[in-house]
Amino acid sequence: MRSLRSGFSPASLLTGAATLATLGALLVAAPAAQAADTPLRDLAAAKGKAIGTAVTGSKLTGTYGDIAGAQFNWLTPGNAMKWETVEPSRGTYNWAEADQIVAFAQAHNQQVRGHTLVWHSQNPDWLENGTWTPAELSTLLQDHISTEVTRYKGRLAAWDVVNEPFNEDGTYRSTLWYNGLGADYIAQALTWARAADPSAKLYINDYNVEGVNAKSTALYNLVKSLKERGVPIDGVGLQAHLILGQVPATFQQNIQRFADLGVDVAITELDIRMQLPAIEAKLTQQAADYKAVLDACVAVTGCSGVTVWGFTDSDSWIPDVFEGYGAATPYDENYVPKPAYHAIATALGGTTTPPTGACTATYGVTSQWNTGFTGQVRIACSGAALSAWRVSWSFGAGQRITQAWNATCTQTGTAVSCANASYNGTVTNGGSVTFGFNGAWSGTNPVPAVTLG
Ligand code: G2I
Repeated sequence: MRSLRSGFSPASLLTGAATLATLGALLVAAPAAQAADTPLRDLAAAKGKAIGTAVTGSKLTGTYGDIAGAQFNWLTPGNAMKWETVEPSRGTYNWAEADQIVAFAQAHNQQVRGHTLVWHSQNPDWLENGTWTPAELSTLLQDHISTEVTRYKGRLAAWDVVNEPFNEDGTYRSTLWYNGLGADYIAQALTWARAADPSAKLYINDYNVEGVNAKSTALYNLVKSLKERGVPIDGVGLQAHLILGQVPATFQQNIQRFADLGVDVAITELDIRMQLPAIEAKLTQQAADYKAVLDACVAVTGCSGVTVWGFTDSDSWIPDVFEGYGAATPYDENYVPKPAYHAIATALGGTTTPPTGACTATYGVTSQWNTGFTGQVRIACSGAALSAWRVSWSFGAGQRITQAWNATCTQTGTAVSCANASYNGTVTNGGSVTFGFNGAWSGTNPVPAVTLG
């Protein structure tokens, strides 16, 4: 057995007696909570629903990539397919992140929702600041739609063709497109998208249209009239950027009225923000809110599924835009599933019960290079506490730990065991402790299931 202690304190070296004492203290710990749960995508598939997440291409490695691939059956590029990303200067295209996400989705047997072709935001400066005649604007938009949709033809299941066309009172938003082309830019955009890829479902997507209100009624009337005119429209996206405790009471009724028009309904950008700190009572309310949204979609046949706008609090737009708010997604910033995650699982028919009064250990790869990697394990307690801890796992692909810090780690064959250092055995109720290590790998570097205690 090799000892790979970090060198912080001799007292953290485990002797046989210390091991027994440590194990005694560990009896209060529940096992890692998420290890045996059925992935959300399997639960959703059994119900014929999509469960998706917005993703950032550069993050699709390590734990982020593992969760995105394992838990979700749909992906939406959060920013990668927007006009400013794909054509930052006129005629110069950058498809790198969009291509990467589509390839990741194909490799993980996932569908992709393209997002988004016509919007008032995140357009390149050359487009926003240009002076265009209506004819020029129309040509620019048609070329953009044709180029982007054709590039991914046959590979995307759906497109958010038009994003956020309405004001809160149901009038059309004043945008580059509306001001230059009139309201019919919407019908034209849909028609051009259909011509470029007849197999993709075409959506109009907006926010604050989850309940029955002036804005959602304007969207309803638009979809109804587009269908009557024979304009290609397959679905509506209800973004669902919600506030804690404020799921509209008419959510399901609203989904149903769109479904009754003969279009699909997708919840496309779900997140539920709260004022920080994210104390237990708020996380419990958030779980109830997530469940209410999922329940509403599950209850309506025409609701195709739910996409969360980032699955982890470390990849959410909320803190950047709403000061003092956050914790809006189903996983915390260290990839620990929150009560909201378990609520989604329950709404999708999962039978696992959320852990109560548990300490959990979560393993993540924080960086990786050709022969080495840095890993991290976080031990977090909620409704329980520890005075000492030990985390064990088995490496599945020959990985070896070469150095550890904030823990004493030993490796025998594939079996790794890491115990607290002298100074970090205590994990308070609501607190967490993190230790790290460097390792060697070749071939693959899969994330092992870890056991606490
Ligand atoms: O604003 C939330 C969403 C509302 N519905 C449409 C979505 O497309 C929109 O997504 C967000 C992205 O999640 C953010 O990541 O759209 C924002 C822009 O309106 C995105 O924020 C931008 C930042 O403002 C930029 O500073 C940054 O360079 O993300 C960019 C890329 O990280």
